[in-house]
Amino acid sequence: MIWNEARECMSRDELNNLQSARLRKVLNRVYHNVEPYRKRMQEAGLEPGDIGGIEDISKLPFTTKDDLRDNYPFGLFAVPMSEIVRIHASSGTTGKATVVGYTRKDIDVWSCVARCCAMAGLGRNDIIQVAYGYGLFTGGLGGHYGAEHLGATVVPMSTGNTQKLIDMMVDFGATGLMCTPSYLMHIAEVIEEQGLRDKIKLKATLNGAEPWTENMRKQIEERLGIEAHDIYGLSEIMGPGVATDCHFHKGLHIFEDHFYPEIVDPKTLEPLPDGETGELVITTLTKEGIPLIRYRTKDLTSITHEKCECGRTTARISRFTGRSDDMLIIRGVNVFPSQIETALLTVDGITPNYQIIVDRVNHQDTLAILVEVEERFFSDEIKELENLQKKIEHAVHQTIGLHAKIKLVEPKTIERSMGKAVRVVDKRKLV
Ligand code: DLL
Repeated sequence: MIWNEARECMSRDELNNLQSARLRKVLNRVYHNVEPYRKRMQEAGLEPGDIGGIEDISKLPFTTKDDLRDNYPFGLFAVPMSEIVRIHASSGTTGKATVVGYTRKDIDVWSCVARCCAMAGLGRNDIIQVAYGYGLFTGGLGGHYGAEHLGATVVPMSTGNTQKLIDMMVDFGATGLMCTPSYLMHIAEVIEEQGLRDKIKLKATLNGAEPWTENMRKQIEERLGIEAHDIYGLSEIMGPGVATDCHFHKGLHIFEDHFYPEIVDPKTLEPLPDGETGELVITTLTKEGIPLIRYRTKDLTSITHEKCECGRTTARISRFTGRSDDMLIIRGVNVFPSQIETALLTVDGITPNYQIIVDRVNHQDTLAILVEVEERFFSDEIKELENLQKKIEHAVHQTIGLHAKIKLVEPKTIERSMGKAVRVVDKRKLV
């Protein structure tokens, strides 16, 4: 199902014209209304008129999270406060919170979440539970507004009560669910435990706000008999609904009529061609409250502009491999937590619940991974456990080139999160 065919299936030429017109408009707005942007452009010797169209975008300076922090709380807002109808703030995965403001029109741009739901095959006859946190975090309210825009029946669960969520899923016959992938994994576990799999009517889920892997998606789909979709967004840009994968799951369609994507080398900041992994940079083309020009997301991905089998022409970004700033350097080796997850999930018998613990002993980095294994292994012979441990060690070594100490633990030992899972404990930073 395509929610907005006119926008999602435009020809490249039409799209470029639209993006160019919108870029010119947004540049004028920030140049005249946002002092830090005007200064930055003047320092670069640029005026809005120097940017003819989207092809000139690389002449413009970047914006970073530090710019938002430096102008805390409202210094980058481009409209008077009387126009701002909502404030959200980043969930603070890294560093201090960043504050964003929405005009009424900006709130309407959460119609992009309706596009995401439609991509997941959901429509106005569906009952969608939103189990992202409601509050300053954009997940809850963003998901909510989008699903309402779709015309679906929205159940604003938020996080905090898994049993109630499952009871209502059964009683209401909920067909859609939005939550983080790690929370969905937990929900699936409880549904299995309670033997409710045949009682649920769930068809599709939209999961994001944290990195996850294709393996994890497939495990979730099998366990629940559903189709799980990856949804991407960040509060600085608008929250959920910047991009989602369609039924073909070959990358996340980015809604280019609102968000112009570029991939740059995070070190040189030079643009990278399609297919190469680098940092995603986004320019908001329609935002009024706090438009951002060439915002460095720090999220690492690659892009393709090839038309998708689903008929959409919008650019697709691949599943995120991590952030340019969450990379761990362990004994001199660069390690992404998602690589470890991928390795773990190749081994049969383990669940996607794990925790990476990095420490420093005698000036040497140590890497330990707590892995939850299926119950049956604990009733088997100790040899079985040892074999499993070796297999995991091998898989991790094959993937990251490092030996990790694998600690197998019983199901449900690692603390569950209702929001973003705590995958990495880097004790080195605590010293
Ligand atoms: O996480 C917005 C959101 C809510 C997205 C609900 C999807 C669903 P922040 O708290 O500002 O906003 O965190 C943004 O989370 O820069 C990525 O590093 C990470 N992230 C978000 N979605 C995905 C995803 C929300 N699908 C930061 N895959 C981003 C991987 C993701 N990482």
